[in-house]
Formats: sequence, C-alpha cells, structure tokens
Amino acid sequence: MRVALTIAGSDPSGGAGIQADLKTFHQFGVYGEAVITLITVQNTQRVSRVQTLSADLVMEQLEAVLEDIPPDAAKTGALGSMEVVRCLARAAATYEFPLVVDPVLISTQGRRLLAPEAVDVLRTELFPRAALVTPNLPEAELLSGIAIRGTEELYRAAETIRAHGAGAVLIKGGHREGSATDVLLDDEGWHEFPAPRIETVHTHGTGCTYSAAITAGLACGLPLRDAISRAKEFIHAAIAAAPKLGRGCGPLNHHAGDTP
Ligand code: PXL
Repeated sequence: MRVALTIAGSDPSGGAGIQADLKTFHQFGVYGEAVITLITVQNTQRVSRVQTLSADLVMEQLEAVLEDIPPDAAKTGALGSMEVVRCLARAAATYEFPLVVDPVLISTQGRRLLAPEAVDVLRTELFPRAALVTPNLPEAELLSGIAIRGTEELYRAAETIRAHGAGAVLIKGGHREGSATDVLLDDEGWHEFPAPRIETVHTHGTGCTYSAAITAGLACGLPLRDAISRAKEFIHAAIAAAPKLGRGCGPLNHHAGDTP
C-alpha cells in the first residue's frame, strides 16, 4: 500500500487541514499519516484561536513516523512558526520522497496560520526542497511581491516563486475572474489546467484537499502533470457535490468523484 504524509494544522470542523488531507488520501486508496503543527479552534463561520505546537514536538512526531512508516510522498499545510519551517526545511534536505508545499499563510476568515517572519524562511529554505508549491492567487501575490491583475502578472509571479528553487509552481485559479484555470510552471514549461467555476460559498478546505489529492497521486507514482490532472477532476467533483454543512463556508464532499 502506498503511503502519504501530511504535516499541517488541525481543523476540528473537518473541512480543512489534516482532517481534509487524511480523508483525501483515503479516497485515493493511499494510507495517510499526519504530523500536527498547530491546532485551530474553528467552525464553518470563524477561526477563533490558533495554537502552534513547538518545533521540537513537531519534529519528534515527524521522526517517529519517518523511521517506521516512511511515506511515498508528503505535503505541508499550515506550519505556524518560523522555527517549524526552518527545522522542516533542514530535515527535508535528506528526504527522497516528493514534497508538496501548500504555502498556507492566512485562513479564509483572515487568521494568520504562518507567522509573518516565517514567510521569508518558507521561500528561501523550504521552497528549494519542494517538488511542487501550490499558492492560491493572494498567496502568489504575497510570495512574489507582484500584484496579479491579469495573465501576464500571473506568469511572472509563477516564475518569481519558482526561482527560489521549487521543482514546480501551480498557481490555483479559484480566486481568478472567470474560469478557475490553474497555471503550472515545471521543468517542461507552462501548462494550464482549466475548470469551469462553480458559484458556491462551500469551498472550505479546497486548497488543502487539492494539494492532498496531488500528493496522493505522487505517492502512487504518477508523473506530476498526471497527478495534478486527476486531482483537479477530483476537486471539481468535490466542490460540485458539497454537502452544504454548517452555517458558513462549508466543506467539500471528499467522497465525490471516480477515485480509484
Ligand atoms: O485552507 C487553509 C487552512 C489550512 N489549515 C488549517 C486551516 C485552514 C483554513 O482555515 O484551518 C488548519
């Protein structure tokens, strides 16, 4: 059985973070492991508290897992502190499995999930270890320093982010005007992953779920572009079939779609 690992925060409402990642791994027939970096207090309406765990507690979880059930691929989500980013980047230098870095900075409700001083460490120390970095539009703007008004700036932002040493960059289209087309820059060049937009507020945890689905594909040995294509179909089906739970921005249906 293939194994995927998530290193991310907890969302007790089950829509985002490690909960979303584990459901997604399971949906792809991949055994899921989870190292917790922070605990949020949240529901579909608000994030009321974020408690980061110490870097040594995060690293101890990671070491315990890696020495016993090493994954075939891993992803990172919310990392919380600069210390965690730095320790993880150091450790990742020795990893032979692919690492997907979802650069989670701020929750949809506006809560910081990464300390401001950690952003530069993320870029300069963790991105060089990543097979893929998956920013959404606001994250791509923050990480590249480029205000993205159109396709031209989007492409320049991807180049700027990849220049930090990531294998590939996928800027997600969920926050774009018009269609939700994602743009990939990898060592073969540019590729677009188109999808029609679904008008809904039930998109809580979309970024987590998408990067987890890509990670599951990589854990199964799929080439990067195939892993993204399959994940894109999955995320579209999961949004289309959202169960409309909660009073706010509700979760996706992680059980949707024709996954293996
Ligand atoms: O979707 C970003 C995200 C990641 N991880 C955790 C979260 C959120 C958004 O709320 O709570 C734990």
